[in-house]
Amino acid sequence: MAEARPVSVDEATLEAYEKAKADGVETVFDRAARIKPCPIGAAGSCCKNCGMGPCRVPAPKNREETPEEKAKRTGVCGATAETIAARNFARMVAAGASAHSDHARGVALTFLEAAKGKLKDFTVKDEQKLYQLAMDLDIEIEDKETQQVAIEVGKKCVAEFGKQEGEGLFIKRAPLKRQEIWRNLDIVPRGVDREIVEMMHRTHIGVDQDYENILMHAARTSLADGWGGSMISTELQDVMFGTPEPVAGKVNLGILKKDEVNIIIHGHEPLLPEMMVIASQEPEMLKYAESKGAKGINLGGLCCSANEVLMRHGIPVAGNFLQQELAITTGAVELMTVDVQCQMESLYQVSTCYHTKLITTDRRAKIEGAQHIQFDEENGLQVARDILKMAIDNFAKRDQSKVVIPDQTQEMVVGFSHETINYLLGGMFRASYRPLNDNIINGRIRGVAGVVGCNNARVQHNANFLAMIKELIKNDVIVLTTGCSSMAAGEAGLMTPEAALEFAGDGLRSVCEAVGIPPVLHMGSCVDNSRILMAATAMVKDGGLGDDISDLPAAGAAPEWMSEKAISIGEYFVASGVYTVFSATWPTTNSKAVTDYLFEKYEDSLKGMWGFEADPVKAAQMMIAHIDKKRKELGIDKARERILYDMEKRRELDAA
Ligand code: NFS
Repeated sequence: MAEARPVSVDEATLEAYEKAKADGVETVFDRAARIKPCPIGAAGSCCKNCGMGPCRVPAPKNREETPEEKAKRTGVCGATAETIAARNFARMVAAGASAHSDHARGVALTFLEAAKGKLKDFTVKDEQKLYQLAMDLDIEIEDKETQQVAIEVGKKCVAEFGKQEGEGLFIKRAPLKRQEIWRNLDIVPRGVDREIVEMMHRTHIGVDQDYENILMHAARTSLADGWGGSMISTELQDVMFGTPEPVAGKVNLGILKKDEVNIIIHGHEPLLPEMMVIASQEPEMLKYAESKGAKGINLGGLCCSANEVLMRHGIPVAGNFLQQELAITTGAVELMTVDVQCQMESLYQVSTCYHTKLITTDRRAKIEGAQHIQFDEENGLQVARDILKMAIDNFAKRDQSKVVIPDQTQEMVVGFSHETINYLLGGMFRASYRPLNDNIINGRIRGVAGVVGCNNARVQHNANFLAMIKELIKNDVIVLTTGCSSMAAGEAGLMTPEAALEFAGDGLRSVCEAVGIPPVLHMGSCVDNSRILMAATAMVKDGGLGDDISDLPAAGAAPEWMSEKAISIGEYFVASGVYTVFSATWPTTNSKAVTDYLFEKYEDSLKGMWGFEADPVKAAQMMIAHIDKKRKELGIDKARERILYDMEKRRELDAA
């Protein structure tokens, strides 16, 4: 048998994986090797939406089918492969949108209570952003007190979720042309709750049986996420905890410390993590840790909780989705908290092989076996202190002979919120996207790519991210990242200004050098993909690059996606006019009509469309080809040719 490929391209991950195996611990990599995906389900044509099924519709023939053959390809109720694939896809959008938006709801409810002065540990940190937000929400500021403005903002945001009629309030932030496209298609989202319920209704047996109709509502549902739920959570989190600014950080399993109490915060909502950051820096806590023989308290993050506290406080990141079990198998983690989303159920089993305590903190997400400590906003800081104490008390139980921490960590510069990009490029007093637009127009920057999303155990860990991102920056495409993509880029050293020298094309490198930024910009967690929407809109509004997001030389990608949230994100990028390419796997392949609709026909109406390509370098080239097409349509392709010609000329001269 051929030697299996290593499970990751990251050294620290490989080292920790070897240790897990030596310790007899089963991880996601082992399960992925053992469990094969169901081929019919993976292709999107297994319908289990009623009690007559599940109906598995076979793959179509590789030729024109006879009517009899076609007729056989239905479920018991008569649903066609098209309807089934569209339903499954649309339900993924609904589930992903609900995950982001239920997170957002928690944040909005907390924000409102805090604004009313009922939560002593939560305050308004970024007043400027609060006022900006208030204006966007049509709240009259006049001479109101900050607290009053915050209460009104909180109320309006909370009301957005269940809005039955009318347009979501953040829709107005989009370019006018984009709003018009949505209105003409009748897909301007109302409240995200309504769109998701309607999606679940339409995909129930016997309801919407027109795949185009289903997929249009999928677009609307996703917009209620990107320009609704996700945007609300990013905005309110920034107001409460501060808008990210550039800060140095570290990433990879090597951030764990042999002589300190290691606590990992994993999950997505930043409420408890923010409290943990404060508590971990309190002198009494440090003293308590010392009294138990530890040299200090070391907080580290996993998944999007990590991104939140990294972006705002420079808290180090232990890893991305596929590294979560491995953090525990180092034997050095006293305690891990999880709240909601992307936390593997296997964590508990893994934790029992070491001294690690696994603590669930959200009533919506418990794990059998794990201890539950409910996070309570009214007592936020105290809950954090209690958890920290548990971790410190557990330090003595650590078996140092079982501890092996891979010594890789990587430095990175993060914190590129949409506002920061504005300041960095335009300066404090003239904040604007003008310099970015100018550099795109003059061709130094060829285009912009959002590379986001998860790891997927069916793909070599981080491999697709790195291949795709390197191909893009080599070709002068600046890359914006969020979620687990950011950690992949960070672990490979792509988030330092120096990375531009090594990996970027001449044009992009010259811009990165002039501004002092990395060629890959970390914009935050997955709900912060809304920052990318805002950045794209700011580029349109600054002028010179068309009048809609779909005119920009830009593309999106999730080369290692796996979660339903990634499908919702991809769908709202597409519905906002972005060409979005996924790798790893594609969930509608058993229906050519549905796949064609998503990959081609969407472009006619939404001006954005999906793409799929398993090879990440080829996928990057598809994105670059799209960027070049847009440059041509804008009439700025010549500028770039001139620049390239100039460089070639210069080299010729140098050689002479
Ligand atoms: Ni996004 Fe963040 Fe990671 Fe994927 Fe999960 S952590 S919300 S879903 S796995 S990128």
